[in-house]
Amino acid sequence: MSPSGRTLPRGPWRALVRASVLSPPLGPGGPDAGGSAISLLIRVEIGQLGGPQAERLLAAARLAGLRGQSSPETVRPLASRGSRSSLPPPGRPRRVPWGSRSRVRIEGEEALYGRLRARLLREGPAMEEIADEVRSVLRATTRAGPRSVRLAHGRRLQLAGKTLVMGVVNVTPDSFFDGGRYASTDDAVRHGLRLVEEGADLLDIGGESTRPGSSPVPVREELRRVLPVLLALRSSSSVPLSVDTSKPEVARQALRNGADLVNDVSGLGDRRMREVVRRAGAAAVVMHMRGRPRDMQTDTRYDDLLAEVFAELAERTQRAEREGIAPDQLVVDPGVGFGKSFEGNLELLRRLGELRSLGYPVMVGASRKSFLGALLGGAPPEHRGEASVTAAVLASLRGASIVRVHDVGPTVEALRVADAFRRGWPRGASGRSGRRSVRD
Ligand code: HH2
Repeated sequence: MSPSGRTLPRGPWRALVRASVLSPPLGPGGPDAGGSAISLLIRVEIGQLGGPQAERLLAAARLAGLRGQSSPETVRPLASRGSRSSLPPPGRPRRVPWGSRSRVRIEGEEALYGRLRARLLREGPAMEEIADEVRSVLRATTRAGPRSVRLAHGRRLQLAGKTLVMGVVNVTPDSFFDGGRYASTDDAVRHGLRLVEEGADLLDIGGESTRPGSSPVPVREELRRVLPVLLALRSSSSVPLSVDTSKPEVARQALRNGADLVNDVSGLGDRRMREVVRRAGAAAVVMHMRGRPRDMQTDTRYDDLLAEVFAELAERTQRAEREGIAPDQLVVDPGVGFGKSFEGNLELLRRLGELRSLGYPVMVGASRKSFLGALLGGAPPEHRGEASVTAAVLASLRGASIVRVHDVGPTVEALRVADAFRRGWPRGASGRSGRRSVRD
């Protein structure tokens, strides 16, 4: 069961429910974290419903005062399942044929969802299940969300209050942006300490590039790169340290030598990795990637990107929980740039809030990535600094709790503005009254 109390859908159809808050902007602590009285406009998407259920749900939603519609593009008549169905001919009434599947989209003020629930509960077990699913997803999406993450060594990472910044320390010769700059232990440690001074809330130490087309490095080589840096940073700073690896043995040794969490771009796909995380009581970032770095950009087409990323992360996290990893040890990440197209990366950022429905803190790493270069007319990684800061701010406003970045100083400053914009000026940030003259 996930932190939001969700279980896998039980019905003959799957009600995969995602919710997003359309306004006001989300924050890491959820839309109500600032304590002000706000009304939320929420969109709920329910996927893969059979025609009759979709019709009943839509009717109930409209009676409750919500706006509702079903998506004809997802309708696949049973006879042609497996192939893409075409849109209904223009002018035809948009009725969902029996036996087909449909996605229902509902939109409206938060309070109206209570009315919808009451109506659905009167409709029998199938609708009851949807009502429960909608309620738990709304809770996960609109409430303050998890307030902390459990780290190894009995520590916790506090999430409430601000967007956290994870500074990248790449001890590699070939990373796509900073490869070779911090390949020696001394340079990497100096860089890590500088990021802490600039305000990093945690550091992510990696010994293997995962850029598109890259090949894995042997375990011994990855350990040779990562461990000395980890040990030196551990002895000189108390900042939480993450190891960016997909290899269980590297994770195990890193956790034994002071790492607090594992950032696994392969999404805890390896059973041994889940075992290492469970035994250490460490946190794990579960990232979505299609394929492996070597081939992940060869096919970046999805039927429905958000739905696939969502379903995959739901399955990975639920499997981790079944094997004994606690919900508060998990963080999810949609994997910007990992098997995604230019448009796909933008869509992931734009619809990030929907991942909050999973009930875990959301992390995003858009820093210096190629879709930003494409937006700037082909700018190389070294000229994507401002765009990266902007992406971090947007991710924060869409509900990211943690942003993984190369440029810690400017991102920390920008996020102070974003966090304040969303939540009001934090008390004590500018003297006792919390107010200051606009000219000082
Ligand atoms: N991106 C990179 C590496 N690790 N981990 C998570 N959770 N999310 C990300 O988006 C992510 C990540 C790629 O960035 P970088 O480490 O700078 O590049 P390289 O893999 O070439 O070392």
